Amino acid sequence: MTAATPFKSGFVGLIGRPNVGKSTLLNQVLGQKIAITSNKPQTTRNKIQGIYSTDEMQAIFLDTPGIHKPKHKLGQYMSLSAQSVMGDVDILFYLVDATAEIGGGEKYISQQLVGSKCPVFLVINKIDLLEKPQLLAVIDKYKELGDFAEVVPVAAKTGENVEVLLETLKKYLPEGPLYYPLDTVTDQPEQVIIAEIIREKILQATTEEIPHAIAVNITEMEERENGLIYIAADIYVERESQKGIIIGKKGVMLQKIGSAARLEVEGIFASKVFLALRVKMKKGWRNNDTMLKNFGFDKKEL
Ligand SMILES: Nc1nc2c(ncn2[C@@H]2O[C@H](COP(=O)(O)OP(=O)(O)OP(=O)(O)O)[C@@H](O)[C@H]2O)c(=O)[nH]1
Ligand SMILES: [Mg+2]
Repeated sequence: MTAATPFKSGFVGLIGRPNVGKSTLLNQVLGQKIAITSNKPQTTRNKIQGIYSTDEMQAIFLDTPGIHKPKHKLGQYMSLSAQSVMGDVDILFYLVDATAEIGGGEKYISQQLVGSKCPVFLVINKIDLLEKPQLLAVIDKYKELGDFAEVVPVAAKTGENVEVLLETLKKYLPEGPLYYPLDTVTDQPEQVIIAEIIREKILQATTEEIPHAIAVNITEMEERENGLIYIAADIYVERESQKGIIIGKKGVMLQKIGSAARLEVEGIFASKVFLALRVKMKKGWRNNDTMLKNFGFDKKEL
């Protein structure tokens, strides 16, 4: 680094409707999976910090839950959590889905961004799904949503144009310190990452109301003989009938979820893992303040 190229750093909020690809973009930028993703809306439930560092800059990305009209207290928490980063970052990336029509959700979010104190990038994602000639029309359509510092089309899934997005970001980041050591990638504790991996496998294996009715809590984690890591987790559902679906006939569904999660966790720890899953019922937990707090969704901490 020379005196002519000062170190740049800052906080970047990733916001947008559910399912537009915020978490996929975060993982692509970091080159590793720290946020779970799925084709179901409302996958992310909490702010997740991912730190991108080079020898010239450090960008601390905050992935957030998709902003939507909440139907229960968990949804209220999620939307609030997303909106809380809006006034609290150096730059906002407002992600939209290039293949979607502009509806009330986009209009609501873009209104919230009017008068934003920080620059807002409109990041048009999923361009891999467009025919090339469609792109200009899509950009024009989305530009009408507001006044953006930059408009950058990307494909988070394939990485197309993500380098350009990062180069552009660097121009906007203020001069600043290294906030975290160069090798820090996320603020999420191991137990949260494991619980999220289990939840992702449930999201992928189930449909309809099940994905949203689930919470996962790690109750035990210890290293045992021969380096084996023993992990016990409780999976919470909201109704008795959902318990049966998660467990499946002869326990087949739970086994499938368990072995997919175990494989991924083994990859992280580079050692053998024993994963013990239990399914429990907590009636209506998504509308219960105490339970929400126990599961880590505390409005006071936003
Ligand atoms: N084809 C394509 N699919 C993408 C792209 N980016 C994300 N997706 C898919 O879109 C779906 C949603 O991605 P997520 O990253 O979970 O979306 P999100 O915005 O974090 O969603 P919430 O956490 O629910 O708010 C997943 O199935 C992704 O694989 C992309 O660039 N191209
Ligand atoms: Mg997400």
